[in-house]
Amino acid sequence: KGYHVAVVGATGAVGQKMLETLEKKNFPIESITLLSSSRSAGTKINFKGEEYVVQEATPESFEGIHIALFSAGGSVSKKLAPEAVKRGAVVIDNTSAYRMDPEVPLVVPEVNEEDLKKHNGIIANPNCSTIQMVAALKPLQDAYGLSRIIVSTYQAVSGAGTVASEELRNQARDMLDGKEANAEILPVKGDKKHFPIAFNALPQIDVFQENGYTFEEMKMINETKKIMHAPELHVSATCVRLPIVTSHAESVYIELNQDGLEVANLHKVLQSAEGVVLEDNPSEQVYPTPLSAANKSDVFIGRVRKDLDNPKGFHLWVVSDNLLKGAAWNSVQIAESLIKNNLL
Ligand code: 11C
Repeated sequence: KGYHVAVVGATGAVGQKMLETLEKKNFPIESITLLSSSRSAGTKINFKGEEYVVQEATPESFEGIHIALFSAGGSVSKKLAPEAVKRGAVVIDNTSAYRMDPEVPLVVPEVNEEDLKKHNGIIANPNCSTIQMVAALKPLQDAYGLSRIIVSTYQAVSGAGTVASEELRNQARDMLDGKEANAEILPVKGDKKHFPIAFNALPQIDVFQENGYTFEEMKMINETKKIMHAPELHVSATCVRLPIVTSHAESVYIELNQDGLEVANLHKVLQSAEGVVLEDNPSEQVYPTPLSAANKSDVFIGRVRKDLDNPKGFHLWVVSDNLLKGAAWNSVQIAESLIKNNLL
């Protein structure tokens, strides 16, 4: 009547949202197994009114599991996802471990659901800031063709985990009390220096690459091309962390392949697109914000404007809950799609 589901990383920010989403969307579950690293094993978690003890994830944990949702960091996925597949599970991996592997589909169901048919046991869930952007742009790509994307992000601290959200709260409290802010996590836990995020903006998400871009920026660039099946698409990204707890926002400049389009044309396409909600009425100050998008599954779009110089250019403001559509909800949607299309 249902599926045996494992959540790896059940105590983390995304793991918690995965459990909430499975419950809220009434996912057909026969049994749930909550797994984590040895550090968090033993934690008690409530799911559908019952208390579960989180167990340390080992290869044997996946015996009899149909669907394994991984969100415990890339090294855990690298080690245990193949073990889960060996035991017959289909893995939906929310880390960057397999995203660019040509054998692994990287899927946002509204955009490239058909790629699921090619899976070999592992399906990768894209980076949160990528997911909301491609969900917003795919309907426009289909309608008018797309040649360029330049995106600047305004990202929430929860993307860096519950410890980063805690760091923001503590720093804000300290600074309002006139004390010095203590920075130990952001911009990147393992990097050399740390800077306060409270009352600040940090133009670094993840570590710097040799080309001067951060890994988060390169994820947006490379993942977008793969998901949209558009290796020739020009994509550039600047990723910035802001003192927001939930929802990433993005200012997106696009160049379409058609001249003469008006905002109304884009509105019409976006209004009928799956998974996106248009909130765009400047005369009434209607536009999405991180707070208005938080705890919702959709991707919200506002501020659609024509570029003033390039007749093929448009600007959009795209906001979505980074832990829901950006992570947990997209993963559960992939699982739903696998069931619907008999791909388990
Ligand atoms: C952030 N986008 O906001 C990151 C979090 O590759 O899944 C997600 C990292 C990933 O920090």
